[in-house]
Amino acid sequence: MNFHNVVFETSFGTLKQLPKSDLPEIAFSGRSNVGKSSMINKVFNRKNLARVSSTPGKTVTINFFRVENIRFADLPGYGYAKVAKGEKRRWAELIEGYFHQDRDIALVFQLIDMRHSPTADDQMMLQFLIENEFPFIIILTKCDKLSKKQRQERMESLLQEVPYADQITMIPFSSENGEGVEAVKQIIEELAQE
Ligand SMILES: Nc1nc2c(ncn2[C@@H]2O[C@H](COP(=O)(O)OP(=O)(O)OP(=O)(O)O)[C@@H](O)[C@H]2O)c(=O)[nH]1
Ligand SMILES: [Mg+2]
Repeated sequence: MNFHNVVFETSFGTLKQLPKSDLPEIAFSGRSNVGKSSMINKVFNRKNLARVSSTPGKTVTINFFRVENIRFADLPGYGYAKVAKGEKRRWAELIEGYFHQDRDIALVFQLIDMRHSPTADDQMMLQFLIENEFPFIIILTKCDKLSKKQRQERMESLLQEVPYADQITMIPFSSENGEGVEAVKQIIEELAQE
């Protein structure tokens, strides 16, 4: 797969607008500010493919990208406290609708900030993915911000914090220094060949 051939397709803010699923999809899911858009930019080696912001809640639409025969979905982040109730409801409808539509979801990259324990919202999302049997991999973001020791400690804690941790692939990732990028690209390549 040539990652340079990525094209931005469209943005959708409501469920009704979502295009039909006619290609296998890989979704990027995680709380607001965890680094979804940064990860997409890093994986595709583009500065502004997905909009990155230090202000949480930047991505409020589902944004679709495509490379050859695979579609990528940058999902809006959850768990941002300062968002109005109506907006939260809209988020929940959009995400649940996305996952419950008859889509060909090949993989979900579930992003979790490596510095902290999964939040209550993260746990809910993990539960949702497990219960609905979506294939997913956990991406531990911002790993560049941890010392070697902190990192080891977090890894050990995650084994307790994440349900079925021993059966789930977890990849430390940094959009800052590129750690984990090759592993992620390899996973995507493998899916593209199926
Ligand atoms: N040090 C470090 N900072 C990161 C990393 N990834 C993202 N950030 C920073 O975290 C902030 C949020 O990044 P985004 O990529 O916009 O996060 P998002 O998950 O797309 O956020 P929403 O669109 O609000 O859901 C930005 O200030 C990024 O520069 C990383 O791997 N390391
Ligand atoms: Mg974003």
